[in-house]
Amino acid sequence: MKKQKVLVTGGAGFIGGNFVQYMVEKYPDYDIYNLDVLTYAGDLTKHQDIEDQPNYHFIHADITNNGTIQSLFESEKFDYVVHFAAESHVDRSITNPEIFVVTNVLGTQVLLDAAKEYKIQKFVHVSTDEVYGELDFDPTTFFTEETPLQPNSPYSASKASSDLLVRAYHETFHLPVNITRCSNNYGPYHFPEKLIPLTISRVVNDQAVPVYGDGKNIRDWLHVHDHCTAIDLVLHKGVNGEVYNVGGHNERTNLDVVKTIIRTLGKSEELIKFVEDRLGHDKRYAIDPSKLEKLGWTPIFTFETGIFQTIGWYLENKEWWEQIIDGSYQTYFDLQEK
Ligand code: NAD
Ligand code: TDX
Repeated sequence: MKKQKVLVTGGAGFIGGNFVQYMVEKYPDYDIYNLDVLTYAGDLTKHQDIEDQPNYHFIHADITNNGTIQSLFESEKFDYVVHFAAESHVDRSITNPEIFVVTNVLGTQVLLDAAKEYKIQKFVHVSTDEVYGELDFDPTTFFTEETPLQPNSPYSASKASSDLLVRAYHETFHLPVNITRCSNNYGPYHFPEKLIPLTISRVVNDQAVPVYGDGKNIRDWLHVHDHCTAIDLVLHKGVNGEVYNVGGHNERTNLDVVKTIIRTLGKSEELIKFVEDRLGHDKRYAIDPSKLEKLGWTPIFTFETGIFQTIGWYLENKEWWEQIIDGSYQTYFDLQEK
């Protein structure tokens, strides 16, 4: 029987990287192709344990290059696409929006065209709850799949634009698609520019932790493992054309998150440094995941178990995040090529 071929874009990044490892281990009878251009956020050292597995393959390519993507789809005949590749950091989108439009909008359209041309069986587009904008602090309100799109940052506007293209390819060309919109992920291999890994790395080194504004903004935290099981489910059972929200009811203020990490590491809250607020800083995100739960998804981590596991992972894998902070991870691919 022909092996199923799964193309994962952005598989050298945080969530895509966790998903690639999850799929390589869970489905030895699938071929998993990790396509990544290796921006600053792409790191292949995380895949040292799977890089020799017969069902893992790396493709060094840019999703915005139409010619490359078309010929890859022609030669490899992928069955499924799971699309993570993106510029993902909100702060960077405020200082340099252009690359967000190029990668997140144009890159998605290039992939959709190839998926249409070569008749893939499913295109899962990994999006974000940030496309819905922000909620106020009323704890009874949640983002559902029907919440109107009202993105506030250049990042979330570019993701919302890509979501609309995915929807349009389903409506116009009947491309079999799903869109997933998840809340803030955390867990192993999270790039240390984002709140949780930044805080852990700085607290371990007794450095100040920058908290934007008053620290009262709320995020709904999702362990990356639970996100991987959600995407696996949507890939195999998602109803074509449907959107699924992913989140585990783990709302915390940023200040709570930072204090939890400081307390767990046995350090002083004097490390907290309130700094100027992020421009257009969304107040609160909170997901209603009931549609995905009805499809069969159950997260296994609470915030308490997940943050404890994550802090433990960062303590055990200090060499991983140190080589990210000092930049040496960026030579790993070049050294392999020689
Ligand atoms: P990340 O920044 O860690 O990784 C992105 C990956 O995409 C990197 O490996 C990078 O090299 C690759 N990439 C960027 N431009 C590319 C291009 N032109 N061609 C090929 N590869 C390219 O991102 P992440 O945090 O893992 O997020 C993955 C996806 O999930 C993104 O689409 C993001 O919008 C979405 N998302 C993330 C979160 C979160 O909390 N991190 C939450 C909701 C949604
Ligand atoms: O140093 C910091 N201090 C701080 O207070 C940083 C980096 C962040 N923050 C705040 C801003 C946010 O309220 O912490 C919260 C989390 O910030 P980020 O880690 O930058 O995540 P966020 O902006 O919420 O976006 C993340 O979740 C949704 C991902 O980066 C996005 O890709 C995803 O779509």
